Amino acid sequence: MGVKIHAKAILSNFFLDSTQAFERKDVNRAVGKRIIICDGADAARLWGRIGAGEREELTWVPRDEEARARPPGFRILQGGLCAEAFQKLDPTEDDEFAIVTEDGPFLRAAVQNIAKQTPEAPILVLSDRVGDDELPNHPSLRRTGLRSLIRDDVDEEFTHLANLHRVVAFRKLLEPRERIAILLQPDPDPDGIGGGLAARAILGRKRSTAPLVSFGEVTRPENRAMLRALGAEVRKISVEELNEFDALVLIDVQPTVFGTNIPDRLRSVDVVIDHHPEQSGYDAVLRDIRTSYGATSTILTEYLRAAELELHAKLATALLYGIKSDTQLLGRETSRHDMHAFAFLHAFHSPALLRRIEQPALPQAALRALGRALAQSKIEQGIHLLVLGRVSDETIPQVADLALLAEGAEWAIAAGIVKNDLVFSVRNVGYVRAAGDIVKSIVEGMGVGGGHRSMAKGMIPLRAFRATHGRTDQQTIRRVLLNAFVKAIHESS
Ligand SMILES: [Mn+2]
Repeated sequence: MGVKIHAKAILSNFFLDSTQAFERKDVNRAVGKRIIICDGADAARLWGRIGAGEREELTWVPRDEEARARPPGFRILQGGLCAEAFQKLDPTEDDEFAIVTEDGPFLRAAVQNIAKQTPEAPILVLSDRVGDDELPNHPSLRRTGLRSLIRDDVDEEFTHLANLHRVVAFRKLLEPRERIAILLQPDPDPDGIGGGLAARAILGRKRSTAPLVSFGEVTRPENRAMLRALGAEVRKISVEELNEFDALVLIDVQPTVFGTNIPDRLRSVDVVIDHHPEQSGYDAVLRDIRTSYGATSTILTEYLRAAELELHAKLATALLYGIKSDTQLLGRETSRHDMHAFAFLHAFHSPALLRRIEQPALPQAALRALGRALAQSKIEQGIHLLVLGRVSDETIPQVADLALLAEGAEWAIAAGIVKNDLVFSVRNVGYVRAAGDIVKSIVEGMGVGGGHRSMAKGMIPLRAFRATHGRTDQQTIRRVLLNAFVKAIHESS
């Protein structure tokens, strides 16, 4: 067990892949040597302790009193920073240089001599003290601090250590318990589900001894699709049923969410892991609340990393989707922790599984309804409206996504009848008015609705629709919705 991953490699690969920010123009450079120039014995010894990399030639320039010191592995620059000494290094334009110094004049002299021999060779300056304004002019020079590089890595390791410490306490507390309830918020969302599954994996439990439970059902179609795709389950239980369990772990939620009158059983719980603002009025043996985090899944991802647990594609995908959905794809309220966790998970997740969660398969009945709706589809004033008839509610957002693909569509609306309600999903191309505002104005007085900039959902009870418009056949629905959207989008801005 245990896959050790170098986080920085993953991060840089991820960002290279996804941004393609760097054109690799230098791929045709021949591989040269790396010439390291250390100012004094201390710098040389530090480099020696880090260990020489491949193709590295270690050189040093003694300070006055150091003439007799001989850092192992280093060759002395005869005569110091002078042209002859650099000539003897036999540098070519394919070589790279590093200069390790805290001294401005030393740095400038070294850069000058390198540039005289090989004007094109790039130079890495490793200095924590030389200021940016003291850096000599050179087309390919980059500066960073050797000590601060090591410092950053040490600090990062301490962060992993703190997470490991929490994992150890978490396991120790719950190891002797027989049945553990992993309690999510009512109507659990992807962040809670992903975090809950991770908590169970960290405890080494199965569904039978550590089920995900909630006082409410998972109602949103996309969240139900997530559970289906993952083969996961959230059991709806009552507060009384909590007595079946001898441990209570709250993920992405705190007891205060269950009302001002917290049920007795929830006044004292075992574990709370959450990123919502910290509340008082309850006790928890272990409490890990990180309000600067965009997702609870990020906290659990850090646990998994610190514990060096083998990360399966399914769990990685659940956590990735949890972070993605809570931060709206690393948009609002995203911390660097979320970015790092996302990049880390990205290396392990299953793109096919993620696609299945985000674009669930269309049932055949939905396809037929879509076919009929498409046969009458036209785009009027940039609005593409598809009226589906009676469908399952998860079909509607998927059809709205599809409808936005039509040429000329700036807005897509898919409407259908689910049980006793007219339900519609709205999408737009993003540079127009906010979908949530439009939907709110349309359902006003009749139903409920809301959403974000580019996606929204509305619901009008059929009875209310009939009371206002007389009928609920597809023609009427189509006419009423189209008029309402044209008016809301084009006339009242
Ligand atoms: Mn959350």
